[in-house]
Amino acid sequence: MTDFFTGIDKLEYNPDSTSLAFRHYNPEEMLLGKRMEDHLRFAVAYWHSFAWPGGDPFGGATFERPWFGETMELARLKADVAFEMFDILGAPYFCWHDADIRPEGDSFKESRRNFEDIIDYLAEKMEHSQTRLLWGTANMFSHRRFMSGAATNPDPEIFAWSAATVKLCMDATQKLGGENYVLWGGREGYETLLNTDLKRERAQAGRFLQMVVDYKHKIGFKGAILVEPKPQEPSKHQYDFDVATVYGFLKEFGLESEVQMNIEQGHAILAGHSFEHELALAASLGILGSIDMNRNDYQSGWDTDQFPNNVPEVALAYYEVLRAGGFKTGGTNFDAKLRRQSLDPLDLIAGHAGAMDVCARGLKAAVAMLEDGTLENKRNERYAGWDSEYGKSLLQSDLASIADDVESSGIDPQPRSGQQEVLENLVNRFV
Ligand code: XUL
Ligand code: CO
Repeated sequence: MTDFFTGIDKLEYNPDSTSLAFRHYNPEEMLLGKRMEDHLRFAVAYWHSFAWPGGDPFGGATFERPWFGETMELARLKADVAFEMFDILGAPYFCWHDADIRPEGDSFKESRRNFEDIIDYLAEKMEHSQTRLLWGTANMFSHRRFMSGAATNPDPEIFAWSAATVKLCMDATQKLGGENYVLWGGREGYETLLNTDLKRERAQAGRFLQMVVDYKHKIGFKGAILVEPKPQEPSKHQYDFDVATVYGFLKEFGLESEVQMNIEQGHAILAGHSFEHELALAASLGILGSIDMNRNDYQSGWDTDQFPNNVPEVALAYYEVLRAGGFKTGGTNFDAKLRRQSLDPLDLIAGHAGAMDVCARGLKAAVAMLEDGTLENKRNERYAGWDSEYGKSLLQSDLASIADDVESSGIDPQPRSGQQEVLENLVNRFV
């Protein structure tokens, strides 16, 4: 045991509690025939909670964690504290980048050794923990070698380094029983077209993703390969802008049945979408895999990665997840960090506990809306014409025949209310 969380006990479900406890997240509660924990599948993100030092563009580190530093001993201390936090929260999953968990070495080989040793250490810790790996990923955006991209880099040696890095991270994910492997294209984009061959860079990224999929099959990894869209930051123009853009990319490289999406709330907002739009679109394309749950500031226009705190928004997100049949290999990863003034160990626990409660409330509201059925019925009624013989036959017809029919049948279509306010009032009954 470390002394980092001294004085903080394992959180319990207690709806009447006025102190630190879950007032809504009850893992055992049954909803739609499934335990709440199995619906939500919460994961803690190693990078924000244990690796981020609290800097912003105007100031450096504000957190002074006892495990900060690039040694193996400190990496193991970090893992000890991480698993203590997973226990306090009862977190079913966690997620990592290679760079979050191991110190960088002086060569690829040394970094690999460090990484593999830490993976062994995590495997030991997982033997005595309820917490499993939701996904692993590679950090190919922080180190200066990646400043012009990873797979899309103008330098083929960086492509090679990146391929070797992803292979290593996929091996480790499989070793730890990870349920997904994520690729977020950190610096896969560009700052200025003046120095960028956009066609070549996208082709490199497509080939890279094909190699990832081939390797998944080669090693028999059973999890899902997920791409995480984001429109800007760090690059001004990111190739993985949003769900629609990534789907076009997957089609272009023949990967649409191999790769799914990890959709993040804040990234959806940055792309000018709502979270539920991105989820509904991915679901309709059959590529909704997992979610990075957080909250983006609506004023700053930047990726603020706050803990979710808006039940009505979260409810609409889980409504789309449930309509799509719920998570399979995916889950709810808190890609969320403390504000840089939140220095205390208690803040880390409170941030996650509150977020888990907000998600539980959102999920319960979404389940209630589905069980009530009015929202779905109203949507179905709106499109009922398309289920009629007339509606179905139209889609089998052609422009000229339809034109003839419009005149001979003398149809006289009348506008009908979209009832947005009625529907918003309906949703407000549940949230
Ligand atoms: C960055 C982001 C990443 C990915 C994993 O905005 O969301 O942390 O989730 O690389
Ligand atoms: Co993310």
